[in-house]
Amino acid sequence: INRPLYMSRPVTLGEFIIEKQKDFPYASGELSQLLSSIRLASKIVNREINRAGLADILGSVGQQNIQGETQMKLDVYANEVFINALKARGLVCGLASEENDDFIAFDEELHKDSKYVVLIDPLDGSSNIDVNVSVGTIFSIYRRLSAPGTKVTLEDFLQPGHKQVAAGYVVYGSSTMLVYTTGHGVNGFTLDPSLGVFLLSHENIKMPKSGTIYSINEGNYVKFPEGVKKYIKYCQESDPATKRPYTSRYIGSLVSDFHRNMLKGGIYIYPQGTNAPNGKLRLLYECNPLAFIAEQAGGLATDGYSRILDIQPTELHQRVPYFVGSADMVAKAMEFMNMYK
Ligand code: AHM
Ligand code: MG
Repeated sequence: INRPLYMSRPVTLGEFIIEKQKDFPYASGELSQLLSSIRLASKIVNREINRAGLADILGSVGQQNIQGETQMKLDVYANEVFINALKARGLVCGLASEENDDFIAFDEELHKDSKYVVLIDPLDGSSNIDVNVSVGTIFSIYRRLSAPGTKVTLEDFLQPGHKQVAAGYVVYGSSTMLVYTTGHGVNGFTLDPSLGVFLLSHENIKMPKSGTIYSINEGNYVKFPEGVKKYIKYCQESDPATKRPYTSRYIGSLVSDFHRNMLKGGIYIYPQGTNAPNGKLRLLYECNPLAFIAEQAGGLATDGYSRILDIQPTELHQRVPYFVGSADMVAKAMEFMNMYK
């Protein structure tokens, strides 16, 4: 961002979004407003996550709190917050969430001219919350295919990832960060909790071309395809020239594992196994948005053989084997996959 002199103070996400609207010369500002809605929802979710550790003493999930309201599970809560925030302003005509079986069509008068659909994983890695480990929100935005004024259809959501208009994630970590792309690079913002604003902290993020971290749930080792087993061995072998052995790091919270690898250089793999022929991660809510960000940061994302963003989805909750991270490392893993087909 080109900061005028008077702006030698930190740049807020709000200011940044407005400034970047110039990247879309004919844009009406709707995408900017949409991103602002996501920003607001993530602050609300953040507030609730920060209180999660107090649930046991102040009333836990399913119990009634002092006001007589029943506490909601955080992933259900996050889902409602994002749906309501996106529905409220008439900027989105439909939404699909990892938490809901089917997509939601916003078909009231307010939404009839809106041209975007959103796909979201409102709280990924939520099993980590009870033990105070970071979780995340992942979002993905597409232009609708169906005619404005009509009800959204399944096809509006089943678009290949390269059609994404914007994608991002929020990591509720030691700090809360929002990272997003609109196809013009990747930028990261850190929440200042005292001000309640996201400040630009990571401008134009570039993923190191190579790295020394590999992230995979090795508990599933015996079920991995041969190529993945051989690649893991490769990571563990000693070779000073390529800085091996690599370091193994696996939080089990996709956004955090991805975020660390993007900043430090690394590869994240959730491969297919005999019990899970397509792995665990969902193409539309998890893999595509992070693949878009990875590519924008100079990294790669594949299913072991081909580009994630080129897959034509056939169903909303489709799963896909996932290899994402530093370009050289993903390319190397693909070499092994092709060698041991
Ligand atoms: P979820 O959407 O049910 O939270 O599952 C996704 C999570 C990811 O955050 C994480 O990378 C992965 O599941 C961990 O799976 P596993 O415990 O099998 O390693
Ligand atoms: Mg998830």
